[in-house]
Amino acid sequence: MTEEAVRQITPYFPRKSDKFIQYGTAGFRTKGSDLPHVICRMGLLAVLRSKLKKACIGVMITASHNPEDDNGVKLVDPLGEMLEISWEKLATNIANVSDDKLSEVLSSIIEQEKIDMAVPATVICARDTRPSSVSLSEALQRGIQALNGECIDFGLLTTPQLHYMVRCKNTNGAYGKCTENGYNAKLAVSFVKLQNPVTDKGKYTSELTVDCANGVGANKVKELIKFLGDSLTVNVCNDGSTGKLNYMCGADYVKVNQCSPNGINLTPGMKCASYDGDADRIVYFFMGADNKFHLMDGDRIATLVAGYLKNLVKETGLTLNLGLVQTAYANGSSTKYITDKLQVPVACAATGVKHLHAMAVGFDIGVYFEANGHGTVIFSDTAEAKIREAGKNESLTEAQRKAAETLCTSIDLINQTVGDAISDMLLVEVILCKQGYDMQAWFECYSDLPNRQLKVKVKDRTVIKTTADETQATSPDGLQSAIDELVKKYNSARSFVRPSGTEDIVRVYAEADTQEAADSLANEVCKVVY
Ligand code: NG1
Ligand code: ZN
Repeated sequence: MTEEAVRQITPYFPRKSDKFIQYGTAGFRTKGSDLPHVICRMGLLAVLRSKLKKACIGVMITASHNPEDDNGVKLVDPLGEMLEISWEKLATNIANVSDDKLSEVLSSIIEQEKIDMAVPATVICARDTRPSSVSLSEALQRGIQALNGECIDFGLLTTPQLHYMVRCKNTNGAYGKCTENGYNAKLAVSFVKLQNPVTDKGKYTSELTVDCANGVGANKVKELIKFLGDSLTVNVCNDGSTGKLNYMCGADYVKVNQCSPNGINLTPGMKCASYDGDADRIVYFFMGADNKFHLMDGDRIATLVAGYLKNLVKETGLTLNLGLVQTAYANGSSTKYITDKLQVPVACAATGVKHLHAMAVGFDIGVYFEANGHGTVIFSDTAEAKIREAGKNESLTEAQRKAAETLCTSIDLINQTVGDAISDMLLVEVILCKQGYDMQAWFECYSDLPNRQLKVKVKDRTVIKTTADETQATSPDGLQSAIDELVKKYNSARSFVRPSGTEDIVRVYAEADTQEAADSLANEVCKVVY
């Protein structure tokens, strides 16, 4: 069977170069032109995974915030989670093996994983708006068909919508309807339900300008707002009709450059947000009373969400352990605020949502966010059951029951499968409204430590190894001590380096008491990385 499948695909999708490619932070990422055989082979692997799990598997074609010529692919497990880490190795093996050995590797996976090839397989796929995504999606479908898998092609979707579809499909509708309208309706109904009862909205305004990175999020949010009535006005910018994907816009650009994107003329009083190219990340920004640009990144969103949920849990009277997971990129001030002021425990995971997600599962309610705006909240099954039960429990006080009902509706608003720019945006709006916050009030919760993130191109980035939380370099020898020496020269300073899992570069991060100091430290650290 594997021989026949390989015969069907290799003439059309041969492995043209022997350049090694690795399943990284979020799947395979490289130039779109280098990917046809990799993506076709991921179709084969998705079929095997589907047979093994006896469930539908998802495949998303996107390179997120990376330039338009890049592309990528990642697999999604049955409950909408990222592919199990042990299978990343299998994916890497399949992507790199020569055409003539492909069948052998497939057979060995079937044998080793004891996959019953008689089990039917279903794969849900979707793509972002990159020009190369269309032909790559065809390559994927050819791979799926070659092993007799059924393919459900959703065409254009945001990454989190694809994750949502996979979960819906495998839970027989319990999570929601497996259609785009199902997704929109689920989010919109919960949003309106949470928003309507709030009478005193304080400084909150229900108008928002969104930079969609010229990506797939633009048309998707336009669809969603049709369901919102007048509860939220969203002005969609950078919708792809003229600009280039992720070019001078989008969440990554805004976060890294700490400035407003092209396409938005930022003036005081405006509330703005940026999605990335596949709409799984969001950051907010505004111009403050000081006429300066202020970024409200993933750390700010995480603190807002953790504070909101902590209060609600307290009001229900339930005992649930709520925690927040960050990465080394989290601003030191946010960690301090969460720990000291909100009194929520914080854990530090390696970069990449799969690591944060895995750690967040350890809490009853796990909030996780990367500083770049990628994050969500997950509720354990028992926590969710307790909350839903409390919402109906007549023996509780009305205030307790109401808090539990609000929590239930918040759960429905949250895309628990993965970070979701659209769902996170609606959640932030709900919280800002409830708190009566405008952007300035949200901003004043705490002051960020000035920071700088830089990229360094090196000959071989894999030489750099770090501890599990990525805050210390363990190799090459002498690198960490050189960084430590530099850090000592500055006040309230911190710096770390790590090889990127999505680009051929090393990332340098520095934080200090002034912007000049953070810039200078980052530049100095760049010089010791080579
Ligand atoms: P790498 O390239 O491994 O740093 C980047 C982001 C991650 C994550 C992935 C996937 C930073 C510092 N890193 O990973 O947070 O979002 O891309 O898109 O922003
Ligand atoms: Zn993304």
